[in-house]
Amino acid sequence: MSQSVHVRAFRNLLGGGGVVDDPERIAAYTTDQRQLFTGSTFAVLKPATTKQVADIVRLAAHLGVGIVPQGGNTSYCGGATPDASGRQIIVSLERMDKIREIDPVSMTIAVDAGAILKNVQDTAAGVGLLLPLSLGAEGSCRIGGNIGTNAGGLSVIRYGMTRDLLLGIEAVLSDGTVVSDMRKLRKNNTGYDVKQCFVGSEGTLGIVTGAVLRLAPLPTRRATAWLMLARDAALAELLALVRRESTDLLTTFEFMTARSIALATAAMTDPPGLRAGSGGAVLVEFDSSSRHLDLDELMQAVLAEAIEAGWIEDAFLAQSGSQRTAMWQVREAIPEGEKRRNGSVKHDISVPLSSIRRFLDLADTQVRSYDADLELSVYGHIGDGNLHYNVLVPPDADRMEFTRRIESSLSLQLYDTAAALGGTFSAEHGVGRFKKHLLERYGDVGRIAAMHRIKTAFDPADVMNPGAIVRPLRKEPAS
Ligand code: FAD
Ligand code: 2HG
Ligand code: ZN
Repeated sequence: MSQSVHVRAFRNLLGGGGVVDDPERIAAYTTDQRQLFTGSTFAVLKPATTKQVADIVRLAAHLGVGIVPQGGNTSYCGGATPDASGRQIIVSLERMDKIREIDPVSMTIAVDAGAILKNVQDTAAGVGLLLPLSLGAEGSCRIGGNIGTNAGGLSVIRYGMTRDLLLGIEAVLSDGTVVSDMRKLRKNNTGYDVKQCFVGSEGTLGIVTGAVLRLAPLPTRRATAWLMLARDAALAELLALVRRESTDLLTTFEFMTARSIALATAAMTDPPGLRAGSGGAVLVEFDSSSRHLDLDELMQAVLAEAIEAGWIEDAFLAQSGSQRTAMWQVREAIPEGEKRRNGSVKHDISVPLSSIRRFLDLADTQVRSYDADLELSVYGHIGDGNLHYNVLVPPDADRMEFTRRIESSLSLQLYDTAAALGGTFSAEHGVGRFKKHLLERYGDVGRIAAMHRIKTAFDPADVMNPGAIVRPLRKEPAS
């Protein structure tokens, strides 16, 4: 059957507004956000209801067409991008962007999977609650994509990753069956936790159409500090001190090197005068919904101890909302700063907290002996053991050629180091299409076998995001 016949069949299901087949409009959906790979498709489908999603899935399975679910297309591993075959359609959830219900007493919010993260945060804030998932892409990423990648971000240390916030799910399986489990329960031990299968599955097991998320009290007080680290500061010990003394109030512990800060400030129109110490900088935030705690006093006491221990050279406590915003803007502008300079080869590694310093030292030696002229941008969610250990593409280099060269050599050395320390090659950005070879190289054999079996059970015909993460097992021919 020709692709125009396919398009007509999908149009019959969704109506005109639900199918985009104009190549110019399609182009916005077929390249990943870092512009590392452009795939091909004959149509982008935009369902408006869960029933339409189920109809699409049934028809696609019948036609033998693969489905690539897409949210905000902000992810880093090419999972939302179709392959080059032209035989995969994109299903964009962007028209399914409603808030279904907010329940302030149960502290839950039910949303369509296409709801933009920032809109969900704002709706929760409107009733004095917090959706505790926060990342630089929050203005464009969507809840289905956050679930698909198990997004982390800037407050994981306190609230966990997307997985920890998910209470209920609605999803369409590869044969069109709808899993409808939009309950708000914190406790529900009734067999397998099916909703968790979709978390981090990057569209390979089904299409998430709705979710119930856990909310928290909205912080009314915050203490935010910028710490200038001493050279070779004992990062794990500093974190342990901050954690212990702030009890459960620590929300953020973000590390940045001087190079990353310089890239960020170069991308800002009105950069604040924040600098790194000789060992980099850390952004620390405590927050609380209580009106009875003096967080500034607590922060000052913690900082005094850290200075006393020799771990920080100096620290600034934000004295106003605008000073706090400035600190956050620097942190959040780093990816944009890297992009403007010609991009970076990204290594989203994590290691146990006790090995962070060791990783930094070993990786530094590896980079220097590979090419002493390479420049790095190293920063990240160090409170979660997660570093973005990025190698900057030289301004005059061919970005793709440089990326390929580093990824086939130095990157593997860095990942080997992370693996030897008990760490991982992808802490929060997923596997998608770009990191499958790394899953094969570093994944536990038994775990990969279990993943194949899960994929086979959910999607035996390989309809859902074929080519991302793992393929289903092939049926043995009957003897
Ligand atoms: P997409 O890119 O559209 O899709 C991601 C994956 O999920 C794909 O495999 C896709 O097929 C699948 N998918 C999408 N929707 C569905 C659905 N409805 N059902 C099933 N599968 C689906 N990530 C972090 O974890 N932490 C960060 O701090 C962070 N910061 C970022 C900062 C910037 C500036 C940028 C550009 C990105 C950042 N990211 C971060 C990465 C990215 O924003 C997250 O991975 C995000 O969760 C992706 O959401 P999305 O809607 O854009 O998903
Ligand atoms: C962040 O923490 C994101 O800002 C982006 O995860 C990381 O671009 C990166 O390397
Ligand atoms: Zn990150």
